[in-house]
Formats: sequence, structure tokens, C-alpha cells
Amino acid sequence: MDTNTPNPTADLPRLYAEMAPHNLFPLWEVLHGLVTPTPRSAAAPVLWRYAEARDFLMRAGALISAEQAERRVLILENPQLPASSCATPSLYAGLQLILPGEVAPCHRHTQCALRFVLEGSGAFTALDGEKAVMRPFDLVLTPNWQWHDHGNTSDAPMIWLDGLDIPMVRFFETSFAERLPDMAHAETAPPGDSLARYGRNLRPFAGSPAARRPASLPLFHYPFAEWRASLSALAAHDAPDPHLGHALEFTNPADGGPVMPTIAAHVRLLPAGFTTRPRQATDGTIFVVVSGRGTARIQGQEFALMERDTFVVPSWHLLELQAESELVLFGYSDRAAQAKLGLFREQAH
Ligand code: 1HN
Repeated sequence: MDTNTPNPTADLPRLYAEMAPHNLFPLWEVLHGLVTPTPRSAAAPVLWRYAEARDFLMRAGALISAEQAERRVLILENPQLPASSCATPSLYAGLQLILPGEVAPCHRHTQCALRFVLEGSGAFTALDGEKAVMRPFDLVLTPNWQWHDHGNTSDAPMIWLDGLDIPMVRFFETSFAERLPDMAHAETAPPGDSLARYGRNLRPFAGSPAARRPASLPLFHYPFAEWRASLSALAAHDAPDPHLGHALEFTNPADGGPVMPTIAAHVRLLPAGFTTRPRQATDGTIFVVVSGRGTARIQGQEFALMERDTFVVPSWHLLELQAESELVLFGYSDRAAQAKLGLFREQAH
């Protein structure tokens, strides 16, 4: 046999083996996995029962203080993304506990965070020294690089869901963080100040000295009482959207866009007995059950939904929601980032 005749079956593997130590690899072996016709999420659909997670969190509460831990949080980690601290490839979720009398010390970081309150009333998150006093199902933002500390001056435990863009900041390798030497930021404004100035379709009169938050993101507290009333008003008069039910997005009053540069958040209400048509979207979403009971079918896999459960719908997975009783959900996703990058797509069926 002519030893100069190419023999791909034997020679290609040899070529690969010889190239590999030089950090060179053949694209043609991997191209179809890199550029897929539709998204193939690495994440799994998954649900965390609130009652189960709460028990573990309370056990942690007896063993480590909020101050010692800096933040006493159980990470909701996607089982298909082990050791990643991710709920989806782009988003983090955790359950934070702060016991009566505790403080979580002041720090800031380039990650954006939101809090969605699940239990307790009267603890606060302070943003740059302004407290938002939190009640169940309030949404509170801590946008990137703003000082924030938490304290529980109530007489009951407070638990909330933390949603952060940690995986995105890790991907871009842009994490910076620092601690304030003091546990808490000095008070800079009375509680509720930003809500009064920016939260009611008002803003400080042009040129007045009353503007005090960063102009690009002035509002950081979206109380349950307000968003729930809006959803009820919609539900009283509109027919539900076949794919979403009644849905409202939280907006940044400065520009009408999503609440933070990377994260979008919304709420939806499904009337009792209503089932949505299947819908898929590229923004893998983390949902919290605010009230009611029902079922989420995620790419055919069924999850029974109970109050305060958290569940993940990965990118491009078909979602059908079924409301047994009136079902209210909160959801957050990386849609804000995807839209800016021209990547967001959705498909209704
Ligand atoms: C953080 O700052 C908080 O401020 C909670 O409550 C969870 C997870 C990773 C990084 C920063 C908070 C966090 C976090």
C-alpha cells in the first residue's frame, strides 16, 4: 500500500491527538453542537418546595448568624448545573433568612440583585442609606454598585428570594465588590422617599433639588399592594392573554425599560380554571408562586404549584400553566440583557 495515500479514518484522529497539546482543535467535529438551530438549554426544569427549603434555612439560622455569614442564603442550584451556584446558566436564585434583631452588613458589588419577599414583614433593605420597609411579595432592587444592607427590626423571621445576575457577571469577568467599614450605611433619606418621589408617575420638578437617586434608575421598591391592585384591575375587565394570562412587567420609570440593565421582572395572574396555550421564549425564567394552586407543564414535565414555591423554566422550553384556583406568579429573567444584545425571541403556539 502507498503510505502517502491519505487515510482519513486513521490519520484524522492522529492529527487531532497531535494538535491537542498545541491547543488546536477541529471545528468540524463540534460545529453542530456550537451553532444549534434552536436553543438547547443546559438547565433542567426544577421546582423547590417552599416548606422544605424553609426548614433547612431555619436550621441554618440556628447555626450561623447573618453577620457571620455576611448573607445567610441557601442557593437554589439547578441540578443540571452542579457546583455552578446557578439556577439558569445566566441567573442566580437564593433564599435569604434574616432573624429578628439581625443585620446583614453593608456592601456593594457589580452584580445586580432583586429581592422578592416571601415571609415576614417589617425588615428593611437600605439602598445607599434609604430604607425600603418590606412586606410579603414586595419587589426590592439593589442595582449594581449601590450600597446595600438589610436589617430585621420586626419580631419575626424574614425570608426573601434573592435574584442576581451573578453568572452573567462571571461570564464577562467583571466582578468587583467591597464592604463598608460600618455595618450599616448612614441614613440618607427617610424610608419610602424614592417611592414618594418616583413611584407614582411623578418625579422631582425639573431643576429642583429634590432629585436624589441615580437619574437612570431612581426607583427600587415595588410594593405588593400596588402591583397586585393593578393586576386585579386588569383581571376585572380584560380577557386573559391566551399565552400569558394577565401580565404586567415592572418598569424603570426613567426609561420605561426593564427594572435593571440585565434583569427583567414581571407578574401574571391566571383566573381559576384557566390554562395557557404553550409558549416558549429564549429567556430562561425563575418563577415564584405568590398565591393559588395549579400546574406548570414545562416541556411536558408537570410540576404541582403551591404558594411560595420557586421553579425554573429553561430557555426555549414550552410552558403551559394551569390555574386550579386564581394563580399569581412573579417571574424574573435575563430578558433585559438578551433584548439589548438582539437575542430575545419568543414563540406562541
Ligand atoms: C448579595 O449581596 C445578597 O445583598 C444576597 O442580600 C445574595 C449572593 C451573591 C452575591 C451577593 C444581599 C448574594 C449577594
